[in-house]
Amino acid sequence: MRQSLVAVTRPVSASINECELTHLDREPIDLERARQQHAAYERALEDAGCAIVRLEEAADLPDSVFVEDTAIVFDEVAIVTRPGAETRRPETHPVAELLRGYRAVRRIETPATLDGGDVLVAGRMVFIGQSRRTNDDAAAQIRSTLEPLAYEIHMVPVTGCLHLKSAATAIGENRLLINPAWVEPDAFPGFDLIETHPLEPSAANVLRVDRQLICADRFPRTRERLEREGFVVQSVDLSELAKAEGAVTCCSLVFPIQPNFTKR
Ligand code: CIR
Repeated sequence: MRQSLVAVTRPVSASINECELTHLDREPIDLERARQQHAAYERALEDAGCAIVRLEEAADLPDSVFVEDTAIVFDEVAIVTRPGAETRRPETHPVAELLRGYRAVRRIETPATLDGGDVLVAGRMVFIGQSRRTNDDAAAQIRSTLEPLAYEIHMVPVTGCLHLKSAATAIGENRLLINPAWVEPDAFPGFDLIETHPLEPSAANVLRVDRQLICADRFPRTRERLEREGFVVQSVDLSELAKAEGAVTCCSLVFPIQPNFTKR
């Protein structure tokens, strides 16, 4: 039976032009165009079978469209993060409130910092990127929540990009799409790896929803590689949010409804 999937999203903030930037120079973001692209992204999620649950816009939180960084949702528990960029920490409050309706919620506490973009979940394996945004205290807190639930936690060094999921994402039960220039393939023993096309270093960030993949349309060569492997791929144009260092996984939290969950 197909599971009912929720995709939590948040509108593009009116202040997106003040977003955090690490690897890119600032370029003007066309707010209207960004909002249209975000609406098309939500439609792609709906086409893939998700029910959209939209948080309210936060006009004073420039990066709040990137909800992925605020939480990681497992079948058993949701972990609300403490983002590495101080400007982003207030984003987590409404996310925690919302998630209480779907899961037991744990919070990452100071001095730990963690961005959801650094957490790659593949079955019971959880890889945590060692990036500028995520520290070892966060990994220790995640371990204490997840190891008793039979997850295995591994730290993975990341270079040249913002988050671990800029460099690698899960595309199947035992398969990852990776850019080997930004993360060591040896970090994922036992996984079948597909590499991004060398001309498309940022193409490793794809969003798996059920049996489909949602990819950014600026990476046609990597898309072709995925289609050759038999994947069903939908492309979306997120070029305005890419100027804010956002990509396809960043703009949603996708998880199955647990029919037996009751809010406490
Ligand atoms: C930031 O630097 O935090 C935002 N401008 C971009 C966050 C993108 N999030 C993600 O890759 N998970």
